[in-house]
Amino acid sequence: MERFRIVEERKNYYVVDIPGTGQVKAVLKGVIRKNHKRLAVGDFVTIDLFDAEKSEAIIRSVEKRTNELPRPLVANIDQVIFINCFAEPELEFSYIDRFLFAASVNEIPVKMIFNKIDLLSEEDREDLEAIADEYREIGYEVTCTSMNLPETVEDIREICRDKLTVFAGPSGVGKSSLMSKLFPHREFITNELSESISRGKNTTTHTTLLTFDDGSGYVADTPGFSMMKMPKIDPAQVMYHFHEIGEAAKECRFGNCMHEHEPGCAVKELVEAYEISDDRYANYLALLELMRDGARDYKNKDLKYL
Ligand SMILES: Nc1nc2c(ncn2[C@@H]2O[C@H](COP(=O)(O)OP(=O)(O)OP(=O)(O)O)[C@@H](O)[C@H]2O)c(=O)[nH]1
Ligand SMILES: [Mg+2]
Ligand SMILES: [Zn+2]
Repeated sequence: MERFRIVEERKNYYVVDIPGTGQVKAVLKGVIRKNHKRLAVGDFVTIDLFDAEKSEAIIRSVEKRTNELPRPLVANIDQVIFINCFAEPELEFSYIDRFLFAASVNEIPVKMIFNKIDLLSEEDREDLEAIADEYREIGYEVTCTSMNLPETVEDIREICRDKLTVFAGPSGVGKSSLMSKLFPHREFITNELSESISRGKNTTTHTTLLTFDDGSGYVADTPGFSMMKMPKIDPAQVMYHFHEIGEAAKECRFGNCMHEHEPGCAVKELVEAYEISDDRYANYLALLELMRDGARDYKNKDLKYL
């Protein structure tokens, strides 16, 4: 049986997208309702259409999730587009590296965007390019964009093609603004609007998957302070989620080198030679400490975004 995605959760039913046909209301009944507490947008289901005229259906089965983000709940994510700005709001490397770390542990592929490049002087653009190149060298795909530059919005459109994409990143970087460029017929609450309405109204725990008219991909917006949980892992594994550090570790003198004060450490040598960024290295050490302490408290001030 063909499987379809849930794209929206309503009070008494789910909205299921049938590419090329439209969207139907679908409900859970009987045993399967007992077995599944709450379905999420992104879940794959099979359905029986019982009233084609009213577009109503019953959900017959739910596929096991490959992954999920908890707040807002989205299942079976193909990629997260992680959006930051060079300025307004200012880049925060510790936040970026923590986010990339958490995504790596959760095995969620991340592509990076630096938005609002229209605000930058030529000099700032060059600085940003250098930063983008550093992340590219680590293995991340990085795109520089602006909601005011249609060709860069088109780049994002291409990145989203045929995938379920979640937009994430700090408040104010332009997630909703970029969504509104990608889906011009829909309405989004961007910062200008949310200030005139009541504060916090857009920090919803729900999200909707938007579909492109030609059915080629789904995108979810998320509010700035939502994010994945800070995972707790074995401190000795932290380096493998800082991919360039994990790679360099192969050359360290000691097999169990943690790249702190050990002699013959290839990671420290590369940091001293400016081949591994000292920001990344500092953030590696900070996460190492956090994992040693046991990362229980995601709401810790330092981790406000995570
Ligand atoms: N100059 C410029 N301004 C932008 C760009 N993208 C967004 N903005 C502005 O940045 C502000 C914040 O944009 P939002 O889209 O609300 O940001 P957000 O990431 O959705 O923020 P949260 O919903 O709070 O997480 C708004 O005033 C936008 O007009 C851009 O590319 N260039
Ligand atoms: Mg927003
Ligand atoms: Zn080492």
